[in-house]
Amino acid sequence: MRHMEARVNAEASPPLTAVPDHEPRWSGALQGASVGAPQVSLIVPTRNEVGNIRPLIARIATAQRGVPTEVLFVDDSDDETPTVIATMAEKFAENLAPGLTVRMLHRPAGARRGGLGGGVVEGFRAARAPWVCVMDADLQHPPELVQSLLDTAKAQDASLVVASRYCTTGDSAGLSSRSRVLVSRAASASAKLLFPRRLRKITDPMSGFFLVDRNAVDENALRPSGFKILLEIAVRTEGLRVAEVGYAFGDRHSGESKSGGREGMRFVLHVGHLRGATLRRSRAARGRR
Ligand SMILES: Nc1nc2c(ncn2[C@@H]2O[C@H](COP(=O)(O)OP(=O)(O)OP(=O)(O)O)[C@@H](O)[C@H]2O)c(=O)[nH]1
Ligand SMILES: [Mg+2]
Repeated sequence: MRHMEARVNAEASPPLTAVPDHEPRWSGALQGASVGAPQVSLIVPTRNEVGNIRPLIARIATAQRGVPTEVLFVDDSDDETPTVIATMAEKFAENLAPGLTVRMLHRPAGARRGGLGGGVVEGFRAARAPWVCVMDADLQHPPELVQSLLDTAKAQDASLVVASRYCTTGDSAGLSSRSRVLVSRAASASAKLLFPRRLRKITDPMSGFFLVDRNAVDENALRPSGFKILLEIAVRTEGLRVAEVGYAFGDRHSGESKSGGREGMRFVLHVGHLRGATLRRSRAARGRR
């Protein structure tokens, strides 16, 4: 198991520390008084994204300049991704981007509970900022949009802002084939049919790019399984005030897609569990009346 944390600020950057080979865990406290608490925690799930880490961190550093930001990588890789994250964080620790913190939780094979969604929940547990933004590592989600998500949350008093490919200003061109477009559209439509109330204002419930008020989500109530963590949060969380920002879903910068048949099956099971939980909740509410 590899494990690191580094602050992208010279004077307080802790060394990369080896930890005993058991439970994956984040390293300890880190934020120095000079930078202040982060305003936003970016949770980035990674699995074998070795070619994307450098450009991703560089673009985040530029886009978030002046905004105290922590980047929490939750890494389930078998390639050199965690080494590259550690190296990049060390480089940035030479004060290239004051205010940017990079942390990582590397989960070895056998400790990757819940896959992508389980990793994101680990990120929620570690996040220290009032706003949490979840985004992919392959640059299909432009880091430059994070500030718009934050601005929209504040302007519209929203607790959840979804970056949408399907609202009027969105674009799904980065989906790699016509069949991917159809699958994505069909999955969104079925989810909206099954959960009409909770997804009423969300045009892209399959999005992996969103910003949420840290305090609005009880991560202990979540049962994540695989890719669709926004769906999990939106369906299980009561009282979210939703807004959307359209964006152009870009092309994958490097490496290969991890979504495939296995994730498709996982999605079907996940939706089944969510639907069961929704029906039980409705029955219990009727019983109380
Ligand atoms: N921690 C973790 N991250 C994962 C896992 N599977 C995928 N990811 C990451 O989740 C993000 C989304 O995965 P992608 O393979 O890009 O899925 P996608 O965007 O639907 O597919 P493409 O459009 O082909 O890129 C990427 O940052 C992946 O590295 C996993 O099992 N665990
Ligand atoms: Mg992708």
